[in-house]
Amino acid sequence: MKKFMGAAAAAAMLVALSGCAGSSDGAGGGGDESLIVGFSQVGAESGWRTANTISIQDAFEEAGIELKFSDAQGKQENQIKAIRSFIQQQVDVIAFSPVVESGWDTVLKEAKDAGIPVVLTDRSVDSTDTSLYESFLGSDFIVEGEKAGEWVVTEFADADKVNIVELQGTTGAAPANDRAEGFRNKVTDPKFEIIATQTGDFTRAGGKQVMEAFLQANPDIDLVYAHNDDMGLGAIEAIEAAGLVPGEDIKIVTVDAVKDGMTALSEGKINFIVECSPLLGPQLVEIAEKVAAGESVEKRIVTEETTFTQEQAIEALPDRQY
Ligand code: GYE
Repeated sequence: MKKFMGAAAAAAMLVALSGCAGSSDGAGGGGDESLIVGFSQVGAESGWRTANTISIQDAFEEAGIELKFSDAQGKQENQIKAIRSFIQQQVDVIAFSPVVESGWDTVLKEAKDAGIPVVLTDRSVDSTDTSLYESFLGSDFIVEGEKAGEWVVTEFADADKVNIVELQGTTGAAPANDRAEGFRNKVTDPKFEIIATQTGDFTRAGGKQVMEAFLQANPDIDLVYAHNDDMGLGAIEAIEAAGLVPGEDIKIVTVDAVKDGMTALSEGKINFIVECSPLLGPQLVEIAEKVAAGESVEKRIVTEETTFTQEQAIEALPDRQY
């Protein structure tokens, strides 16, 4: 029995080895086992981010690719340091989710000069030289803002005047810039007024704090547009503390559709959520493998997403992965 297993294992190993050699197309490329990918994450500011980190770590582990994971704690300077350290360590691919859009040209040039391909995930950069990165995988944040705006236009079709407050994401971040822009593309009727807008930094505590100030300064708020679920959840706490009913006295629309947000939506505390999927890991692995092998990849890969009403949230919640 032992002998048989030994032979079988040896045969399996041979198959694995020859399969490995056979699949290593391209100049000098080995199997995935030899690949090393450096990834610089934004931080851990939201439920979305936590789900995104897990998706990426799990996907690379499953693929047997070494992932050097670095948490920037919300600071661009930490990301720049991490990218420089990945360059020094001569990783095969660098991937990162840029905290803010601007200020990346220098470090991206350093990676390019070192011959290391860069993949952007989740958030984009505003570099005009798009040869500085191979691909950008993530959502279309303008479309997300537009979906939120479209819902508002329908929901308040019969209203004469709608006072809106906006909880913005991290200042200078692509999803904050684009979700603000997309929303404004749709709420063009003068009856819609954005009476206050401020960043809550994509966090629950930030959303709560800013909403408290909004409530104190404005007695007549009809709608909160929060750039993510976490800030919307913080706003709910502030609204309830002020003796008002979230979802009724003040309507709330958010972006992300993480479990906590979907729960609040199913309870009627949030009224509408635009989905933004954090499950980018498997696609990122595919892109990393291709660029490491010198294969061409799509410059822009847009994540597929939907929207949720209360009824849809109740239906979707039991199977929600994040
Ligand atoms: O919506 C928010 C997170 O970049 C799409 O960042 C991401 C955003 C997400 O903190 O919750």
